[in-house]
Amino acid sequence: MEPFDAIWTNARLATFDPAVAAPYGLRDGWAIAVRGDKIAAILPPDDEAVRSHARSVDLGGRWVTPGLIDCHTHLVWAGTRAAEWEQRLAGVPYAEIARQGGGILSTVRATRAASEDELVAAVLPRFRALCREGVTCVEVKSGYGLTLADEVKMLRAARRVVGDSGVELATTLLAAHAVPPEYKDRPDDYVALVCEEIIPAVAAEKLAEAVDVFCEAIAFSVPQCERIFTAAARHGLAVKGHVEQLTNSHGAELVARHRGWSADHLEYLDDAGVQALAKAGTVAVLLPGAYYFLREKQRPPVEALRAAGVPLAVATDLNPGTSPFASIRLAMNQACVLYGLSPEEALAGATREAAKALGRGDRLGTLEVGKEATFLVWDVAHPAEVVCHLGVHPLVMRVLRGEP
Ligand code: DI6
Ligand code: FE
Repeated sequence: MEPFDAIWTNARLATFDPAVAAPYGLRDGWAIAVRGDKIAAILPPDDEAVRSHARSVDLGGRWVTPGLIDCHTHLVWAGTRAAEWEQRLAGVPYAEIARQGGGILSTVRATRAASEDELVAAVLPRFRALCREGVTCVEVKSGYGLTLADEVKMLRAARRVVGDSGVELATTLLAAHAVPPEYKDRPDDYVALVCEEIIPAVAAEKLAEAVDVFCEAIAFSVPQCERIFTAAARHGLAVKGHVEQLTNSHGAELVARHRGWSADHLEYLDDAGVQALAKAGTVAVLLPGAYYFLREKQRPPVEALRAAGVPLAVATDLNPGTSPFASIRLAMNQACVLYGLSPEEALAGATREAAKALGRGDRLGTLEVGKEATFLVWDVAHPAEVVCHLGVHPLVMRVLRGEP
């Protein structure tokens, strides 16, 4: 009997294994041996098993990376905000549009009006675009429903969209994305609804694994977010936050205090925030797409985060307002051009570090023995091409949990 179910040989493995010192964790010419849905061995070219195994596939020296992970998306929405983008290009600030009832709330109106079937139909093309690029695990947030029924509708739609595609879904409850119009003058009552009704119901139905908040001057305060995090913990859900995107509200310190999976955006993060994330082991999720579309001038303190050893993930923030593009490759590209990451850091940010940002660091994100056998085969001459050469589709094959 063969020791493995399959061996994928003659590959240039960008393992992103931190124990491999070469750039990209390169194992040049090595093989991935799979048993069941796991990586059973990473073998050098001269290994006996590589030469004699019956079920081996020669990858012809192609580059192989772990599956890409988009760890921050608002994939599910109805309607469009293209006209609002026109306004913003003409000089109206995002926060001003939000105050006038546009922005997030305009998508809330459209999403509430859509049926679950209509949502699924609207979302499928965006999901397929992510898959075509090699996304094998995607996080999807609610946050455009802002009632129990509409948040649940969004989370169910996300499940149906991902369906049996083989892509892994991580769902996040973002009921604290905006104060809904019917609670306009009593935001604390809405926070109470989130804590006492929405979180318990969503947790009971296992519709989300984490709770996110928009901690911002135009959204929810630190004390309000803290109440939400406390309720999340009571119901066994992980926490993370949109923090320091438009102003420094010290949300990152709050996320760190609650041992959050990730603190996301971070343009206005200060040094105390950097240190808090480092100490807590919380991942910094960089979302350069929102920075780009908002024509933001302040960059997150990437050098300080790097120096402090904070893991840096990269994601699309795919949403109809501030980041309307379904391309993890463009997000990685922006992380390099706009934020100064190296292509290696950007790819690590959408694989190894993104896995950590979703609490999946032990199972996904690198090519290491014991991890899931989910990887991508690329027709590129150098891995930086995946990040640099946009508009072409060099992805040759996806292997999901051992299955091509
Ligand atoms: N920050 C963002 O960039 C998105 N949400 C958030 O909290 C924007 C979402 C939107 O404009 O619809
Ligand atoms: Fe977001």
